Amino acid sequence: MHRKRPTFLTDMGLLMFLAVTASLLGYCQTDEKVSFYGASYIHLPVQEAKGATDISFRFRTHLADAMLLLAAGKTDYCLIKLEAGRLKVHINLGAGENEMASARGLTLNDLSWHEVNLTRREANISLQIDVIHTTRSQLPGRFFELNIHYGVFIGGQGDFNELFLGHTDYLRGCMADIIYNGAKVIEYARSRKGQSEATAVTWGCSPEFDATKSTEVSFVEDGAFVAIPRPIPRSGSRYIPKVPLSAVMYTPPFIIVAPNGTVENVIKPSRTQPYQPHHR
Ligand SMILES: [Ca+2]
Repeated sequence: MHRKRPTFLTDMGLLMFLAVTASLLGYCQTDEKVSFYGASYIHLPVQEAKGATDISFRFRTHLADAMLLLAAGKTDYCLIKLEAGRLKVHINLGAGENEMASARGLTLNDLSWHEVNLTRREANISLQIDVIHTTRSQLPGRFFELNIHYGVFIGGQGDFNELFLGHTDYLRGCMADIIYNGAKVIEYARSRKGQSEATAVTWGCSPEFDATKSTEVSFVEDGAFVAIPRPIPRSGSRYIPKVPLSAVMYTPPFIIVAPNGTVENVIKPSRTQPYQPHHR
């Protein structure tokens, strides 16, 4: 005879299933990552005037100078960027710019993940890096609203161009868990919520940022190229870049650029035949 199981057991099972699902979903949501490639950005069209600012995110890059986040208004702004490997915050509530920086000697462009927490309550602002390094400052003025009209930009300034920004390089690297005043920026941008836009980014942190010397390279579209920075000459010998050409998958034409930037060779091989480098 079939014995009916007590209802509370099935309820318990259901509750446990829901709890596990919720925690898995929670894990996914707090692990949102996005990759930037040097011409990528996210824009969130925020308009607000707030006496408090809460910004947090994680990032990893090898660039010493790069824009991370900009909240832009007509006169007010909050710009967070890397300058010579240090994190700098330029903030203006309308009464002039205040600058804050991460501790000297703390190198942040080492491709490791670093966590940034910026908290402002009216004039009191605090910048925390990797949980343990905290810098505090007092902003000038009598009015403490950060007036934002043009929204929040991540990784690059997009079509926003104001003089106060000066020249800021776009980010090449990854960012994660970006929260601007309670808004989960990556989730917003991914779902195009609130007219947010994401340009030339990919979701997740791309493995290309962990490429090693032996990593193979794919040239995935017409006009794809490798730019090799000009090395500092130490001797009279000619520098020949060691690109693993036999391992390259390409879409022709394939262009080899010499260290001095001149086009060395243009090869139009067939798609199926791997390129055999010439012996010099
Ligand atoms: Ca203001």
